[in-house]
Formats: sequence, C-alpha cells, structure tokens
Amino acid sequence: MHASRWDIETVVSRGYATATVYYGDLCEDRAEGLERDVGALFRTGSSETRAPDAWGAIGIWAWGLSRALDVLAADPEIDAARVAVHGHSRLGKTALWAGAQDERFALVISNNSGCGGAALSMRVYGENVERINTSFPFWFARHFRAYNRRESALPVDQHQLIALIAPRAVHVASAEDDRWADPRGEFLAARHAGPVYSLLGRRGLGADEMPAVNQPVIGDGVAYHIRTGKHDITPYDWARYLDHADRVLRR
Ligand code: GTR
Repeated sequence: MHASRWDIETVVSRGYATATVYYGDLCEDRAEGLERDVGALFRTGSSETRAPDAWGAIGIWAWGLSRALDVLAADPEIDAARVAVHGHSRLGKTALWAGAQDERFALVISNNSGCGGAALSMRVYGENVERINTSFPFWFARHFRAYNRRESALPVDQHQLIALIAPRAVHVASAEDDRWADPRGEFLAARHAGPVYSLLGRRGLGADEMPAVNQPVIGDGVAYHIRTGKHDITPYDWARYLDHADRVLRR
C-alpha cells in the first residue's frame, strides 16, 4: 500500500545508497510497545506508570536510528560522514529528534512531521498538544502532557528543536492539503531556527516569507518546500531531498 512512498530507484540512480529500519521492531506503535523490545531492555515501564521524564516511542525510534547508523558506519562501503536521516510524519518527528541528538547525521529530513515535529506548537493550528497526547499517550514523555491546552506556557518550541541540528543541514517539507500538520507552522519553525545557524556561521533558510507551492527554498543549512497534495511522501519530495543532498553531501 505504501510502496509509492519509496523512490528507491531514483535514490540509487542519483548515486546514493539507502537503508531503512522498521520502527515497529524497535517499539510497536501502541502503548504496550513501551514494555517490550527496546523499552523492556531499558526498563521503561508502562505508558502510564513510567517516570514522567522517561522516553516514549519516538525517543525509542530515534535511538534505533542511531543504532542503525552504528551499523552503517562500520560498513566500509558507506561514508559515515555523509549520511542523511529521514522520516515521514510520526517518523519525521523521529528523524528530527534523532538528528538533534546524534551529530553524526549530516542531513536531517522531516517530511510532513507536524505536531511534535517541525510545526510550532504555540500556533495551536491543526493537531495540538492535548490532541496528540490523547491520541498517542505513549509517543512522548509523560511530562509533555503538562502543556495540554497550555501551549503558550511551553518553555521551548519546535524551531529550537530544529536549531539543535545546526550547523548541519536540515530539510523541512510540508504538503498544501496537510493542514493537520500546519504547513505554515512547519515553515516558521524552519525559518526561526535561522539565528542559531547564523551564530554558527551559516545563513539558515534565507527566506522570510513562506514560498509558493512547488517552489523549494534550499538555503545555507536549512531548506523548506511545500508541494501540492496531501499528507504523503512522493517522488517530488524525494527529488527535492536529493537536490539538497547533492549540495551538502557530495564532494
Ligand atoms: C496522525 C498524527 C500525526 C502524524 C500522522 C502520521 O494520526 O496525528 O501526528 O504523525 O498520524 O504519522 O501519519
């Protein structure tokens, strides 16, 4: 059903290797997952009784991406200094978190990641903090629930998550009809990571206004595009990521 989400032929024909790890092998995408597999290995506890600052499924998935990179880095055919981490939607949130924590990822790609990913929570547009913590109480630390209906009290927002990736490259992408993920909030977070890129000698996105659909902006460090269509990852998105990779990963 989701085969269209993988444009592997193009990735390979443009000179890149590709690898994937199934998130459900790390932590099943349901509350019980926290007590099994990687969650059990680290004695995470249950979704409702774990320590308030204990990780949730997204933390586990991101940890798994770093372990996958350990494996790739040990492969002499892979240049570990030129690896991108990417993910769509809940796994776009995961890619950002993996990229923020693990400085070995040279390019971080967030496809339609929305709430808890690239979208600014304080805009309270589309999916909000209460809604995501209610639908998916096991994705984030329990402490995050303290901001249900209290987004304005958050001490940080998602532009700061993106800024944690600086000065490494990051690419945020939205889809026009994916209102649930708040395309404008995703753009604004990418844009407002800029000061940290500047501090570290790069210019960031270099666009103050949201670009038109299908008009990607690939800045110095930060890139953003919004395409026509729905919540998905399409060959158009892959091509933009590869364009960005050609700029920052090729020698
Ligand atoms: C939705 C969720 C979003 C997004 C999406 C997905 O149900 O509300 O945050 O993660 O799933 O992963 O496709």
